[in-house]
Amino acid sequence: MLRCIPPFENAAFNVLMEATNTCGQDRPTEFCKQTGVQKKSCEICRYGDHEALFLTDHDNNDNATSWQSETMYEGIEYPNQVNLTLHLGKTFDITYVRVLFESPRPESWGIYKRRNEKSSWEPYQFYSATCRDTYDLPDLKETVGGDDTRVLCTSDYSDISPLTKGTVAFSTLEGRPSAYNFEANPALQEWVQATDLRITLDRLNTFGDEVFGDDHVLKSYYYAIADVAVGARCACNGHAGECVNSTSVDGKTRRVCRCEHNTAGPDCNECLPFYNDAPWGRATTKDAHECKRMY
Ligand SMILES: [Ca+2]
Repeated sequence: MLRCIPPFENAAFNVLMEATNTCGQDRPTEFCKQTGVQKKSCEICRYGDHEALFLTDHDNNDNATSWQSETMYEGIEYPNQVNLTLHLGKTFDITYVRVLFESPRPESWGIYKRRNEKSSWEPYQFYSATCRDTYDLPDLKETVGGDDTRVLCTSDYSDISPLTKGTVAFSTLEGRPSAYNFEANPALQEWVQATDLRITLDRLNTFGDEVFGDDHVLKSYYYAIADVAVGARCACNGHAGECVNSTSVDGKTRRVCRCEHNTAGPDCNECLPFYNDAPWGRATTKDAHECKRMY
């Protein structure tokens, strides 16, 4: 068999994200719904009402659960960030990151990734009505050939409208012309890989009325997200058709590739011992790059 690939999945599903801020966590706080009319309806957020686990749970369409931050009244606004971090536990090939907002979409936010759990966070994509001012990047939707892994910032999707249920989907290869020749492009193959993802919420969208400092207006500005989905495949370098749960010596359960082609390692990223007669290589549609026994 030549290249094998694990199935496509939502890698975020039921994986608990870490949130640096959640309403109701320390004490109940009031928030007011942005209805677009003068009179706002206000509610109390209590512990457990809008926890981080609601970012990646199973939602039924009529009554989606959501995570929610504290409000601008508590100081949630630039330059104070709110971070949401997802640890996938192993390398995945990321196709998209899709965020369904319950609040209006932010004015500025970003996605970061890590290649492995020890490496530093790298920018992945930014969404901002003020790309240049906030992220020092031009407002761009595409890269040019040869510049395949350039980090982009786009002002699309940064309107305050819709007030709820706005979606943003970051497709890792969209707008990157070399994606048509993905198999021959190691830079892009690395570009889609991540073990951890982080959403950084930087600036709230407002109608500009927060400048008057009215309590109910300040309490109507906050971040809320109903769902984070990560369309991805477990990354096995073409040497496994599935990933399985494995419990390591520290008692932690994590996903590992079920390696074939005499390969080994969590991502089938090396040859089995004594199978070094042919050098390790990523399997392609034309060549399995099987590791061969030394005699
Ligand atoms: Ca949810």
